[in-house]
Amino acid sequence: LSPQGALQLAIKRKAFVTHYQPIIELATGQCAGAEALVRWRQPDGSFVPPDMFIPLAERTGLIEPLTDLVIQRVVDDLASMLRREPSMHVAINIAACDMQSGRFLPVLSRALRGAGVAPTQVWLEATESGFMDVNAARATIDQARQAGHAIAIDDFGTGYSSLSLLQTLPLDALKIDKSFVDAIGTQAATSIVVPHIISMAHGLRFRIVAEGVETAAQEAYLREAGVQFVQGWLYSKALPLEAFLAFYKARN
Ligand code: G
Ligand code: G
Ligand code: MN
Ligand code: NA
Repeated sequence: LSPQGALQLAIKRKAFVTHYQPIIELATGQCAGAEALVRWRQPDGSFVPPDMFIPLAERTGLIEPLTDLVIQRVVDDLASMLRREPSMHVAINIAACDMQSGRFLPVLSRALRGAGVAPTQVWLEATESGFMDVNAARATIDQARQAGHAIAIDDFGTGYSSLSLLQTLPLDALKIDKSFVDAIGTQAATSIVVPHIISMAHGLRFRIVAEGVETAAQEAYLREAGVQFVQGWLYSKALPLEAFLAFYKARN
């Protein structure tokens, strides 16, 4: 079986789960919600991480059925989370091609209606490449925001987006890529850029989420700079549903 054939079969068998990485609000220390991260479940119970198969899915057109599976899985999980934690939010990663086409939006709204989950509890995130065709992205963003979703630009600083793109699109949040967080407190050239990204995001009234936070020193810097949300191994890795709910309960 080719890698593509194996992935196709896995999609047919729905052999995917989503784990949840907590997103922490710095002002309160509380958990605001989570980012859903898909894993391919193997017959031996182990999990293949998304960077091992998302690029293949994107190259082969399998990303569309995979996005649909992730949406259904997250919405089902979120429905069960909301029964216990009524203000829970989950962010779903949307691949560039899906962001450009907006094809996933009716799938998402149907899943939400079916599960009785409010669209406001689902955030969307897409990398800069998802916003490259500005007109296509704007149509998707407008529809998604009208439906009640907040939209974040993911891995910010690693792609090719122009600053005018940020000004032009009605985004809600910016996620600072881990490579910039890693540079905090070091002599790396990227560390010079970090305060500028933060002040620009503040100026545009975006919420900011810093990713890949691993040290208390990084957290202190981000807090001082006015970053509201953090995500990273300092708080938690991505967790299976029940473990995430236990984490949430302990923090809130
Ligand atoms: O969990 P991990 O750190 O290995 O995730 C690696 C990357 O895979 C992340 O940068 C994320 O953007 C991407 N990813 C994770 N889950 C999904 C998903 O459900 N859909 C898409 N398109 N990308 C995902
Ligand atoms: O969508 P995105 O590419 O941002 O997905 C988050 C990725 O970053 C996942 O692959 C996750 O496993 C990884 N990650 C999240 N927090 C940390 C962290 O604190 N340290 C490291 N090394 N990786 C992290
Ligand atoms: Mn992401
Ligand atoms: Na990211």
